[in-house]
Amino acid sequence: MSNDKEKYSQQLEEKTEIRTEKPYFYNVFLLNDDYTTMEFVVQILESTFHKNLTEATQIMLHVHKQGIGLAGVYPREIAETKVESVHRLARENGFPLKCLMEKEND
Ligand code: TYC
Repeated sequence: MSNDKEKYSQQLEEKTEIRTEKPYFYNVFLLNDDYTTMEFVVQILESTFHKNLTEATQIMLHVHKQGIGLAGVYPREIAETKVESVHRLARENGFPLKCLMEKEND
């Protein structure tokens, strides 16, 4: 997950305007449920979180067994968009898949 963080840290550093918010990073987690298919969760991890098939399958199985798992680490607005995308895609496909974000320890 440090890959995401390195990429977005670089982008944040390159901005020159005066920042009004600290660039906190947020962990975005997927939650297990009994109804969403494993295939759909893997698709979400590939499409929304840019994981390859191997990584996506590993994360999905971790969530399935442990109840929760880290999908990615992003600046706040990007994390919010990821959470919204997951909930929209899940709703559109009739699945109850839930996703949440939590500020990283600073
Ligand atoms: N537990 C689901 C099943 O057995 C699979 C699943 C995995 C659902 C991860 C959600 O975030 C999730 N079909």
